[in-house]
Amino acid sequence: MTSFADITPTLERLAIEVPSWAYGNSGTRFKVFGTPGTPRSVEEKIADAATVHRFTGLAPAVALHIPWDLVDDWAALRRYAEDLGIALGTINSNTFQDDDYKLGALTHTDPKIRQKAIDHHFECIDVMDATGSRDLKIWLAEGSNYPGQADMRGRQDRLAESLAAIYERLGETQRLVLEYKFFEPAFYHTDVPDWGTSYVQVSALGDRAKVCLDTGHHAPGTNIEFIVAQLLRLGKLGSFDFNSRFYADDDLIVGAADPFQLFRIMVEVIRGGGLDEDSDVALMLDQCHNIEKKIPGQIRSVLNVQEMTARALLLDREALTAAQEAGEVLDAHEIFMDAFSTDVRADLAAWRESRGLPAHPAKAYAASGHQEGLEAARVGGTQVGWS
Ligand code: PSV
Ligand code: MN
Ligand code: MN
Repeated sequence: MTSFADITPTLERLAIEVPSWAYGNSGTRFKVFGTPGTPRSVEEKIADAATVHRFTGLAPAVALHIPWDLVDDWAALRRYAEDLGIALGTINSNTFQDDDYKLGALTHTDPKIRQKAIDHHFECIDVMDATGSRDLKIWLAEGSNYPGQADMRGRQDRLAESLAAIYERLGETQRLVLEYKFFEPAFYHTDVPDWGTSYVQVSALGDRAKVCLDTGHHAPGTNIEFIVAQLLRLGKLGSFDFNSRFYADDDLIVGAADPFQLFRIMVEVIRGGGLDEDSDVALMLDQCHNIEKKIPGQIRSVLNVQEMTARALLLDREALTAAQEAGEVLDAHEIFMDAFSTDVRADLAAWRESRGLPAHPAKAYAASGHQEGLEAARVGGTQVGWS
Protein backbone atom coordinates (compact mmCIF):
# COMPACT_ATOMS: atom_id res chain seq x y z
CA MET A 1 0.00 0.00 0.00
CA THR A 2 1.22 3.43 -0.84
CA SER A 3 0.64 6.15 1.75
CA PHE A 4 0.23 9.88 1.13
CA ALA A 5 3.67 10.49 2.69
CA ASP A 6 5.18 8.13 0.10
CA ILE A 7 3.95 10.23 -2.79
CA THR A 8 4.87 13.74 -1.62
CA PRO A 9 8.40 13.75 -3.08
CA THR A 10 6.90 13.19 -6.54
CA LEU A 11 4.01 15.56 -5.93
CA GLU A 12 6.53 18.22 -5.01
CA ARG A 13 7.95 18.02 -8.53
CA LEU A 14 4.59 18.66 -10.18
CA ALA A 15 4.86 21.85 -12.21
CA ILE A 16 2.18 23.09 -14.57
CA GLU A 17 2.92 25.86 -17.02
CA VAL A 18 0.07 28.33 -17.46
CA PRO A 19 -0.77 30.08 -20.75
CA SER A 20 -0.62 33.88 -20.90
CA TRP A 21 -3.75 33.89 -23.05
CA ALA A 22 -5.84 32.35 -20.26
CA TYR A 23 -5.69 35.71 -18.45
CA GLY A 24 -7.01 37.71 -21.40
CA ASN A 25 -10.59 37.96 -22.53
CA SER A 26 -11.75 35.20 -24.82
CA GLY A 27 -15.04 33.86 -26.02
CA THR A 28 -16.81 32.11 -28.80
CA ARG A 29 -17.42 33.31 -32.33
CA PHE A 30 -20.63 34.82 -30.95
CA LYS A 31 -19.27 37.11 -28.26
CA VAL A 32 -16.23 37.92 -26.17
CA PHE A 33 -17.26 39.15 -22.72
CA GLY A 34 -15.01 41.57 -20.89
CA THR A 35 -14.18 40.67 -17.28
CA PRO A 36 -13.33 43.34 -14.69
CA GLY A 37 -9.65 43.26 -13.75
CA THR A 38 -8.53 41.66 -17.03
CA PRO A 39 -4.88 42.53 -17.89
CA ARG A 40 -4.13 45.36 -20.28
CA SER A 41 -0.55 44.31 -21.02
CA VAL A 42 1.84 41.37 -21.17
CA GLU A 43 3.19 42.41 -17.78
CA GLU A 44 -0.25 42.23 -16.20
CA LYS A 45 -0.81 38.76 -17.68
CA ILE A 46 2.49 37.62 -16.20
CA ALA A 47 1.59 39.15 -12.86
CA ASP A 48 -1.66 37.13 -12.87
CA ALA A 49 0.22 33.94 -13.69
CA ALA A 50 2.58 34.67 -10.81
CA THR A 51 -0.42 35.08 -8.52
CA VAL A 52 -1.63 31.60 -9.45
CA HIS A 53 1.80 30.26 -8.54
CA ARG A 54 1.90 32.19 -5.27
CA PHE A 55 -1.38 30.67 -4.09
CA THR A 56 -0.76 27.11 -5.32
CA GLY A 57 3.00 26.54 -5.63
CA LEU A 58 2.14 24.67 -8.81
CA ALA A 59 2.66 27.04 -11.73
CA PRO A 60 6.28 28.21 -11.90
CA ALA A 61 6.24 29.20 -15.60
CA VAL A 62 4.04 31.09 -18.01
CA ALA A 63 3.84 30.30 -21.73
CA LEU A 64 3.84 33.19 -24.19
CA HIS A 65 2.24 33.56 -27.62
CA ILE A 66 3.95 35.56 -30.37
CA PRO A 67 2.89 38.14 -31.51
CA TRP A 68 0.20 38.49 -28.80
CA ASP A 69 2.90 38.88 -26.15
CA LEU A 70 5.45 40.77 -28.21
CA VAL A 71 7.55 43.31 -26.28
CA ASP A 72 10.59 45.42 -27.18
CA ASP A 73 12.78 44.46 -24.26
CA TRP A 74 12.76 40.72 -23.55
CA ALA A 75 15.54 40.93 -20.97
CA ALA A 76 13.44 43.40 -18.99
CA LEU A 77 10.35 41.19 -19.27
CA ARG A 78 12.36 38.20 -18.10
CA ARG A 79 13.61 40.14 -15.08
CA TYR A 80 10.09 41.39 -14.37
CA ALA A 81 8.77 37.81 -14.38
CA GLU A 82 11.62 36.46 -12.29
CA ASP A 83 11.12 39.21 -9.71
CA LEU A 84 7.54 37.99 -9.40
CA GLY A 85 8.77 34.43 -8.91
CA ILE A 86 7.78 33.02 -12.29
CA ALA A 87 9.76 31.98 -15.37
CA LEU A 88 8.94 32.67 -19.01
CA GLY A 89 8.18 29.27 -20.52
CA THR A 90 7.11 27.81 -23.83
CA ILE A 91 6.97 30.13 -26.82
CA ASN A 92 3.94 29.54 -29.03
CA SER A 93 4.03 30.62 -32.66
CA ASN A 94 1.02 32.03 -34.46
CA THR A 95 0.39 31.48 -38.15
CA PHE A 96 -3.37 31.64 -37.97
CA GLN A 97 -4.24 35.33 -37.94
CA ASP A 98 -2.61 36.67 -41.08
CA ASP A 99 -4.44 36.96 -44.41
CA ASP A 100 -1.42 35.53 -46.20
CA TYR A 101 -2.03 32.22 -44.46
CA LYS A 102 -5.58 31.72 -45.66
CA LEU A 103 -4.57 28.66 -47.69
CA GLY A 104 -1.65 27.55 -45.55
CA ALA A 105 1.57 28.76 -43.92
CA LEU A 106 4.28 26.12 -43.53
CA THR A 107 2.45 24.05 -46.18
CA HIS A 108 1.57 26.85 -48.61
CA THR A 109 2.32 26.25 -52.30
CA ASP A 110 3.89 29.73 -52.59
CA PRO A 111 7.52 29.59 -51.38
CA LYS A 112 7.38 33.28 -50.34
CA ILE A 113 4.52 32.62 -47.95
CA ARG A 114 6.20 29.50 -46.62
CA GLN A 115 9.35 31.52 -45.99
CA LYS A 116 7.34 34.21 -44.22
CA ALA A 117 5.94 31.53 -41.89
CA ILE A 118 9.39 30.04 -41.34
CA ASP A 119 10.77 33.52 -40.61
CA HIS A 120 8.07 33.98 -37.99
CA HIS A 121 9.36 30.85 -36.27
CA PHE A 122 12.92 32.17 -36.49
CA GLU A 123 11.67 35.28 -34.71
CA CYS A 124 10.12 33.01 -32.04
CA ILE A 125 13.49 31.29 -31.60
CA ASP A 126 15.15 34.71 -31.16
CA VAL A 127 12.59 35.37 -28.43
CA MET A 128 13.42 32.00 -26.82
CA ASP A 129 17.11 32.94 -26.80
CA ALA A 130 16.26 36.10 -24.89
CA THR A 131 13.72 34.58 -22.50
CA GLY A 132 15.68 31.40 -21.85
CA SER A 133 12.71 29.31 -22.99
CA ARG A 134 13.30 25.68 -23.86
CA ASP A 135 10.30 24.88 -26.04
CA LEU A 136 8.91 26.21 -29.30
CA LYS A 137 5.35 25.02 -29.64
CA ILE A 138 3.85 24.87 -33.10
CA TRP A 139 0.15 24.48 -33.69
CA LEU A 140 -0.90 24.88 -37.30
CA ALA A 141 -4.33 25.99 -38.44
CA GLU A 142 -3.67 24.47 -41.84
CA GLY A 143 -5.80 22.19 -43.94
CA SER A 144 -8.61 22.32 -46.47
CA ASN A 145 -12.38 22.47 -46.47
CA TYR A 146 -13.31 20.62 -49.64
CA PRO A 147 -12.19 17.35 -51.18
CA GLY A 148 -9.94 18.15 -54.11
CA GLN A 149 -9.13 21.64 -52.81
CA ALA A 150 -5.54 20.77 -51.90
CA ASP A 151 -2.87 18.19 -52.58
CA MET A 152 -2.69 16.64 -49.11
CA ARG A 153 0.43 14.64 -49.97
CA GLY A 154 2.29 17.67 -51.35
CA ARG A 155 1.41 19.60 -48.22
CA GLN A 156 3.01 16.92 -46.01
CA ASP A 157 6.20 17.21 -48.06
CA ARG A 158 6.27 21.00 -47.77
CA LEU A 159 5.50 20.78 -44.05
CA ALA A 160 8.47 18.44 -43.57
CA GLU A 161 10.76 20.89 -45.39
CA SER A 162 9.52 23.91 -43.46
CA LEU A 163 9.81 22.14 -40.10
CA ALA A 164 13.33 21.01 -40.98
CA ALA A 165 14.35 24.64 -41.62
CA ILE A 166 12.90 25.67 -38.24
CA TYR A 167 14.43 22.75 -36.35
CA GLU A 168 17.83 23.49 -37.84
CA ARG A 169 17.70 26.96 -36.32
CA LEU A 170 17.09 25.74 -32.72
CA GLY A 171 19.85 26.01 -30.14
CA GLU A 172 21.25 22.84 -28.60
CA THR A 173 19.10 22.97 -25.49
CA GLN A 174 15.94 24.05 -27.29
CA ARG A 175 13.15 21.78 -28.47
CA LEU A 176 10.32 21.87 -30.97
CA VAL A 177 6.96 20.43 -29.99
CA LEU A 178 4.38 19.87 -32.73
CA GLU A 179 0.75 19.93 -31.67
CA TYR A 180 -1.95 18.00 -33.53
CA LYS A 181 -5.66 18.67 -33.78
CA PHE A 182 -8.20 16.58 -35.64
CA PHE A 183 -10.18 19.45 -37.16
CA GLU A 184 -10.81 23.18 -36.99
CA PRO A 185 -10.40 25.70 -38.47
CA ALA A 186 -10.19 23.40 -41.51
CA PHE A 187 -13.08 20.97 -41.71
CA TYR A 188 -12.20 18.44 -44.41
CA HIS A 189 -8.55 17.74 -43.80
CA THR A 190 -6.02 19.10 -41.33
CA ASP A 191 -2.29 18.90 -42.04
CA VAL A 192 -1.38 17.68 -38.54
CA PRO A 193 -4.59 15.94 -37.46
CA ASP A 194 -3.33 13.20 -35.16
CA TRP A 195 -0.46 11.96 -33.02
CA GLY A 196 0.72 9.66 -35.81
CA THR A 197 1.26 12.54 -38.22
CA SER A 198 2.94 14.63 -35.56
CA TYR A 199 5.12 11.65 -34.63
CA VAL A 200 6.12 11.02 -38.24
CA GLN A 201 6.98 14.69 -38.79
CA VAL A 202 8.96 15.17 -35.56
CA SER A 203 10.75 11.84 -35.91
CA ALA A 204 12.16 13.01 -39.24
CA LEU A 205 13.62 16.07 -37.49
CA GLY A 206 15.61 14.63 -34.60
CA ASP A 207 15.73 13.95 -30.87
CA ARG A 208 14.76 17.45 -29.79
CA ALA A 209 11.51 17.41 -31.75
CA LYS A 210 8.54 15.90 -29.95
CA VAL A 211 4.77 15.68 -29.96
CA CYS A 212 2.48 18.03 -28.04
CA LEU A 213 -0.75 16.38 -26.90
CA ASP A 214 -3.67 18.76 -26.36
CA THR A 215 -6.36 16.80 -24.54
CA GLY A 216 -9.14 18.66 -26.39
CA HIS A 217 -7.88 17.80 -29.85
CA HIS A 218 -9.24 14.30 -30.30
CA ALA A 219 -12.41 12.78 -31.64
CA PRO A 220 -14.95 11.95 -28.93
CA GLY A 221 -14.28 8.58 -27.36
CA THR A 222 -10.55 8.54 -28.18
CA ASN A 223 -8.49 6.64 -25.63
CA ILE A 224 -6.06 9.48 -24.89
CA GLU A 225 -4.17 7.60 -22.19
CA PHE A 226 -3.24 4.98 -24.75
CA ILE A 227 -1.66 7.71 -26.90
CA VAL A 228 0.18 8.96 -23.81
CA ALA A 229 1.51 5.47 -23.11
CA GLN A 230 2.61 4.97 -26.70
CA LEU A 231 4.36 8.34 -27.05
CA LEU A 232 6.16 7.91 -23.74
CA ARG A 233 7.22 4.44 -24.82
CA LEU A 234 8.68 5.98 -27.96
CA GLY A 235 10.35 8.82 -26.06
CA LYS A 236 8.37 11.33 -28.11
CA LEU A 237 5.90 12.90 -25.70
CA GLY A 238 7.18 16.45 -25.42
CA SER A 239 4.33 18.26 -23.75
CA PHE A 240 0.68 18.42 -22.81
CA ASP A 241 -1.87 21.12 -23.36
CA PHE A 242 -4.39 20.29 -20.65
CA ASN A 243 -8.02 21.37 -20.85
CA SER A 244 -11.34 19.60 -20.97
CA ARG A 245 -14.08 19.26 -23.49
CA PHE A 246 -17.63 18.08 -23.82
CA TYR A 247 -18.04 18.44 -27.58
CA ALA A 248 -15.09 19.80 -29.59
CA ASP A 249 -12.06 21.92 -28.67
CA ASP A 250 -13.91 23.49 -25.74
CA ASP A 251 -10.80 24.65 -23.80
CA LEU A 252 -12.65 24.32 -20.49
CA ILE A 253 -11.03 23.82 -17.09
CA VAL A 254 -8.98 20.61 -17.06
CA GLY A 255 -10.65 17.87 -15.05
CA ALA A 256 -14.01 19.64 -15.14
CA ALA A 257 -15.62 17.50 -17.81
CA ASP A 258 -14.02 14.16 -17.02
CA PRO A 259 -11.83 13.88 -13.91
CA PHE A 260 -11.56 10.12 -14.46
CA GLN A 261 -9.95 10.71 -17.85
CA LEU A 262 -7.45 13.10 -16.25
CA PHE A 263 -6.70 10.43 -13.64
CA ARG A 264 -6.18 7.79 -16.35
CA ILE A 265 -3.86 10.11 -18.25
CA MET A 266 -1.81 10.81 -15.11
CA VAL A 267 -1.58 7.08 -14.39
CA GLU A 268 0.08 6.61 -17.80
CA VAL A 269 2.27 9.69 -17.36
CA ILE A 270 3.59 8.22 -14.11
CA ARG A 271 3.87 4.70 -15.58
CA GLY A 272 5.95 6.10 -18.46
CA GLY A 273 8.31 8.13 -16.26
CA GLY A 274 6.71 11.49 -17.06
CA LEU A 275 7.03 12.62 -13.43
CA ASP A 276 10.48 11.17 -12.83
CA GLU A 277 13.23 13.53 -11.74
CA ASP A 278 14.86 13.52 -15.17
CA SER A 279 11.60 13.75 -17.15
CA ASP A 280 11.36 16.35 -19.89
CA VAL A 281 7.61 16.06 -20.38
CA ALA A 282 6.17 19.57 -20.01
CA LEU A 283 2.72 19.84 -18.46
CA MET A 284 0.90 22.91 -19.68
CA LEU A 285 -2.62 24.29 -19.63
CA ASP A 286 -4.28 25.55 -22.80
CA GLN A 287 -7.56 27.00 -21.66
CA CYS A 288 -9.88 29.94 -22.04
CA HIS A 289 -12.00 31.42 -19.29
CA ASN A 290 -14.90 32.93 -21.20
CA ILE A 291 -17.39 33.51 -18.41
CA GLU A 292 -15.62 32.68 -15.17
CA LYS A 293 -12.95 34.76 -13.43
CA LYS A 294 -9.59 33.94 -14.92
CA ILE A 295 -7.18 33.71 -11.97
CA PRO A 296 -9.59 31.52 -9.95
CA GLY A 297 -10.17 29.48 -13.12
CA GLN A 298 -6.46 28.82 -13.42
CA ILE A 299 -6.15 28.05 -9.70
CA ARG A 300 -8.97 25.49 -10.01
CA SER A 301 -7.21 23.98 -13.06
CA VAL A 302 -3.80 23.41 -11.52
CA LEU A 303 -5.44 22.03 -8.36
CA ASN A 304 -7.44 19.57 -10.45
CA VAL A 305 -4.22 18.30 -12.02
CA GLN A 306 -2.62 18.04 -8.58
CA GLU A 307 -5.58 16.15 -7.15
CA MET A 308 -5.73 13.59 -9.96
CA THR A 309 -1.94 13.22 -9.90
CA ALA A 310 -2.07 12.45 -6.17
CA ARG A 311 -4.75 9.81 -6.75
CA ALA A 312 -2.75 8.33 -9.64
CA LEU A 313 0.38 8.18 -7.48
CA LEU A 314 -1.58 6.26 -4.84
CA LEU A 315 -2.33 3.46 -7.29
CA ASP A 316 -1.06 0.21 -5.78
CA ARG A 317 1.15 -0.80 -8.69
CA GLU A 318 2.39 -4.03 -7.18
CA ALA A 319 -1.09 -5.30 -6.45
CA LEU A 320 -2.25 -4.14 -9.87
CA THR A 321 0.54 -5.95 -11.69
CA ALA A 322 -0.13 -9.10 -9.68
CA ALA A 323 -3.83 -9.00 -10.52
CA GLN A 324 -3.10 -8.26 -14.18
CA GLU A 325 -0.64 -11.11 -14.48
CA ALA A 326 -2.98 -13.51 -12.70
CA GLY A 327 -5.70 -12.58 -15.18
CA GLU A 328 -7.89 -11.31 -12.34
CA VAL A 329 -9.85 -8.84 -14.44
CA LEU A 330 -12.17 -7.49 -11.77
CA ASP A 331 -9.52 -7.36 -9.06
CA ALA A 332 -7.29 -5.31 -11.34
CA HIS A 333 -10.15 -3.00 -12.18
CA GLU A 334 -11.04 -2.59 -8.50
CA ILE A 335 -7.46 -1.72 -7.55
CA PHE A 336 -7.47 0.91 -10.28
CA MET A 337 -10.82 2.34 -9.19
CA ASP A 338 -9.77 2.34 -5.52
CA ALA A 339 -7.03 4.80 -6.35
CA PHE A 340 -9.38 6.96 -8.38
CA SER A 341 -11.94 6.96 -5.58
CA THR A 342 -9.50 8.02 -2.87
CA ASP A 343 -10.36 11.40 -1.42
CA VAL A 344 -7.00 13.15 -1.16
CA ARG A 345 -8.30 16.64 -0.42
CA ALA A 346 -7.60 16.69 3.34
CA ASP A 347 -4.11 15.24 2.89
CA LEU A 348 -3.35 17.75 0.15
CA ALA A 349 -4.60 20.64 2.29
CA ALA A 350 -2.42 19.61 5.26
CA TRP A 351 0.58 19.07 3.00
CA ARG A 352 0.16 22.50 1.39
CA GLU A 353 0.09 24.11 4.81
CA SER A 354 3.22 22.26 5.84
CA ARG A 355 4.93 23.91 2.86
CA GLY A 356 3.77 27.42 3.73
CA LEU A 357 0.98 27.45 1.14
CA PRO A 358 -2.71 28.04 1.80
CA ALA A 359 -4.55 24.82 2.62
CA HIS A 360 -7.33 25.86 0.25
CA PRO A 361 -5.80 28.08 -2.46
CA ALA A 362 -9.12 28.96 -4.11
CA LYS A 363 -10.69 30.04 -0.80
CA ALA A 364 -7.52 31.88 0.20
CA TYR A 365 -7.53 33.77 -3.10
CA ALA A 366 -11.20 34.70 -2.70
CA ALA A 367 -10.55 35.93 0.88
CA SER A 368 -7.37 37.81 -0.03
CA GLY A 369 -9.06 40.78 -1.71
CA HIS A 370 -6.58 40.43 -4.58
CA GLN A 371 -9.31 40.14 -7.22
CA GLU A 372 -11.13 43.24 -5.97
CA GLY A 373 -7.81 45.10 -5.93
CA LEU A 374 -7.18 44.20 -9.58
CA GLU A 375 -10.70 45.21 -10.56
CA ALA A 376 -10.26 48.60 -8.90
CA ALA A 377 -6.77 49.20 -10.25
CA ARG A 378 -7.15 48.00 -13.81
CA VAL A 379 -9.42 50.63 -15.22
CA GLY A 380 -8.78 52.36 -18.51
CA GLY A 381 -6.58 50.99 -21.24
CA THR A 382 -7.57 48.09 -23.44
CA GLN A 383 -8.05 44.67 -21.99
CA VAL A 384 -6.04 42.01 -23.76
CA GLY A 385 -7.69 39.16 -25.57
CA TRP A 386 -7.40 37.04 -28.67
CA SER A 387 -6.44 39.71 -31.16
C1 PSV B 1 -6.23 26.14 -31.16
O1 PSV B 1 -6.86 24.92 -31.15
C2 PSV B 1 -5.35 26.25 -29.96
O2 PSV B 1 -6.21 26.06 -28.85
C3 PSV B 1 -4.22 25.26 -29.95
O3 PSV B 1 -4.55 24.25 -29.04
C4 PSV B 1 -3.01 26.03 -29.52
O4 PSV B 1 -2.25 25.37 -28.58
C5 PSV B 1 -3.65 27.26 -28.94
O5 PSV B 1 -4.76 27.48 -29.77
C6 PSV B 1 -2.80 28.46 -28.95
O6 PSV B 1 -2.21 28.70 -30.21
MN1 MN C 1 -3.36 23.61 -27.52
MN1 MN D 1 -7.02 23.97 -29.08
